[in-house]
Amino acid sequence: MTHERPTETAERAAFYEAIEPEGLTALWSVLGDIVTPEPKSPCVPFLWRFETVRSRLLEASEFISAKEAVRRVLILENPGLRGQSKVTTSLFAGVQLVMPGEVAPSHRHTQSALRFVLEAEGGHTTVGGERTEMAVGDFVITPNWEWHDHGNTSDAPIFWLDGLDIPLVQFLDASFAENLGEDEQPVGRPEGDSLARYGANMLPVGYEKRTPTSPIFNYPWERSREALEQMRRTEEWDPCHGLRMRYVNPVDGGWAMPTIAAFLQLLPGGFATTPYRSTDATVYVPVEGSGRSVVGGETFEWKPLDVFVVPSWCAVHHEPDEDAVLFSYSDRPVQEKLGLWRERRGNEHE
Ligand code: 1HN
Repeated sequence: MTHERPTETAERAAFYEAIEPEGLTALWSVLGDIVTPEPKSPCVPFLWRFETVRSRLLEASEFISAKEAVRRVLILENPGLRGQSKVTTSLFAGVQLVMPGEVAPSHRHTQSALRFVLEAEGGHTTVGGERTEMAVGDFVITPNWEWHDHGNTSDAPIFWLDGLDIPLVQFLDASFAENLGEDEQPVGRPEGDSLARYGANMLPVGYEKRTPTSPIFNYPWERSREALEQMRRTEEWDPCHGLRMRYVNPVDGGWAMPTIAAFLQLLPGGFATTPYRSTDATVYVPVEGSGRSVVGGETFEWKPLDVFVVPSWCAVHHEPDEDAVLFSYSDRPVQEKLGLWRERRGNEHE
């Protein structure tokens, strides 16, 4: 079903103009734009080089502190969505830098955040009273409305990718935010507490689920990477995804976050994936290896820590030159909850 706009006549044009100040619009004049036979997104495929983002952040660190900026982040803004602070229509992406000795002061907001650590020799975040050191490849969650502050007591800068559901929360007009008024929140539990309680394939007896977000807030790199390495021995390669794992909430097996899905996948060198499309626009971060991905017919050559975005319903396939590991995130949990998520494998109906 496609909707063609009825031909414009002088009578119709006059009618549209007459009803405009009355707060009215004729559905038949816009139907084709609002109900499309398949997704038509203003979001476009794009790749950001880590080298460029990294050096721009270091440049910014010479004129603004993490404290003054609140968060020293460069927004990865989709070229099709300029001025909107969006990487896709529903999600935010940015790269954050905390220099040695700096703190990013404690605040909380109704937006949920994920961090994927890109470069670090130290650095920490405290979330809801528990502190965690951040190492390269760690997947760290800040659930909505939890106090969070970051610091870096190492000698080297720390860079991570911030993925937030800012556009979703904005769309729903549900943004609330507060500053704690202190740089750092009090730490109430020992480091590693939540991983011990919830990350050992066990749960404390009597544990009751209170939030839709995973109680684990740091999924350490070694464990995730090791899972892929073990799995590869059975060579159950998916034609579209290689070996793709999703980060889960251990309490219910669902997504680790209510609004954002996160994945880690292994693609063996020389394995060209089959084209794939899905309605959840996806942000990818190659972590190991190099290669290229063809996104909507456009080729993006990537190296570790570059970031690229695949819009909704845009076909993507990957061509790793060597073994490659990709981290990715999307709004899939939201689409699934609403019964909207779809995928298509291969080139059917092209
Ligand atoms: C935020 O609070 C953080 O806490 C990072 O590190 C990025 C982007 C927009 C709004 C809030 C953080 C953010 C953010």
